[in-house]
Amino acid sequence: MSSKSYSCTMEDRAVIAAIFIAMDEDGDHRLSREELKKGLDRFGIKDLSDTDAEAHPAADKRAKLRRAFNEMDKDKNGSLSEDELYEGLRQAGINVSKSEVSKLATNLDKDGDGKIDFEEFVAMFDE
Ligand SMILES: [Ca+2]
Ligand SMILES: [Ca+2]
Repeated sequence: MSSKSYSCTMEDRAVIAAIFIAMDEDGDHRLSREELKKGLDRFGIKDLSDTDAEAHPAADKRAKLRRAFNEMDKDKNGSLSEDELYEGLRQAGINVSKSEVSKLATNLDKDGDGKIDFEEFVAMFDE
């Protein structure tokens, strides 16, 4: 159980950019608060920064991300394969291609084991 915290590298930025592109509905390359909310809602992550998050924002966010992560982890092995990530995003209504997911997965996969574990998944939503 490591609780590594990742500093924001160029790669993180690329990942965030990929998510933004997926959520950027009007294609103006800016992610409005509404678009972000809608995007996260599709993952079942609601009101990330709203009232109920005020008391324990970090813990609350992690709990929500944990639920989204478990939802996507179809074989329940505790990590997301590229396919699971792809299916999860598609099911969330985010229209990504296999090659985009592949790029995203590579960026997210900090330890290079080919799978996205929970910490790596959480890092995607950290700014
Ligand atoms: Ca899995
Ligand atoms: Ca990994």
